[in-house]
Amino acid sequence: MLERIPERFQPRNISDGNALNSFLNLDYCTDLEGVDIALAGIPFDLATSNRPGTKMGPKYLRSRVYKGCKVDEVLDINIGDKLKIVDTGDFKLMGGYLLDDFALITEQTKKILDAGATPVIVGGDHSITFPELAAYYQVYGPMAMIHFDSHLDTGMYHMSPTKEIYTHGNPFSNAMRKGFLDGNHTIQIGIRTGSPKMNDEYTENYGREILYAKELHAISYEEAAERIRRKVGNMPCLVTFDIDFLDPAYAPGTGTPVTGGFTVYDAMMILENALPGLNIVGADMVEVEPFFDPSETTAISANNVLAKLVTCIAYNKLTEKEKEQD
Ligand SMILES: [Mn+2]
Repeated sequence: MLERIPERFQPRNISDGNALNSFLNLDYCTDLEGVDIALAGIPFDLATSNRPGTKMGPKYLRSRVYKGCKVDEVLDINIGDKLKIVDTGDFKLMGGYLLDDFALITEQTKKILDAGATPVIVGGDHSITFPELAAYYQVYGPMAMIHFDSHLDTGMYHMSPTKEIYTHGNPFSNAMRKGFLDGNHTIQIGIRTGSPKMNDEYTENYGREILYAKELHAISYEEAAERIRRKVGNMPCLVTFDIDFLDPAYAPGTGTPVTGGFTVYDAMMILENALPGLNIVGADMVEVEPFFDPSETTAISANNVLAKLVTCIAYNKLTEKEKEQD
């Protein structure tokens, strides 16, 4: 038997992680009482058009956490125990029944909202944002949205004469058509598929603003943030972040990657310049696909962006709480 090191050295968790694999190493908690921010997974990729596998995204991101969300040097906050931020586990789904699963997603998103917590959801393919928006609509009416993506996700598949079609390529045309989204307060940023002319011709506008990648690459973070803030105003707003907003160099693990994208730093700087002070009532991070991510690059990128999203929402909540105390 080897001799133990002196007693003043206490054993600690040297894996720098949570043995139970929760989002951002947060406490796992299914009771929503008193929760400020509730992270949840939606393991769903039934509406994928290209490479499947994003249903494994939540499990994957939980198992690859190298950074928490409670301390942020740039925003200069240490959340500590001032807010209750938890992982509430995965949504329960049927599997194999797309519209039934959508109904279940709406129901479970609504449950988080009804408990007074802010949902931060991890997908899953991007179709899940449509049933999430259905839940927000019940609470807030038509929503504002900040949409990070390389794709518009406003395909007009619903123009099929016989059926409504739901894929991860058209959640936002469906949401605007149903009135869940207010296009006049919706901005899509980082888009680099289809030309502006083609997009004008083939997608409905509903008043939304598109900040294409070409322009976003050319302007400053402050200017991008200003464009976002002007469009959103003080409306209740969802932030939806498709990981393919990032360049495939930073996020190869995704179903439909597009070159010419952005760095993780770009994403984090835009978020922390734009989000403080806005009325962000929910967020999601979608399209992480583990099987094309052998070096874990996408996991590191996604978890850092996720942490920044949570921290920005927490920052706004802390300010609210501080205001209430005054
Ligand atoms: Mn996309």
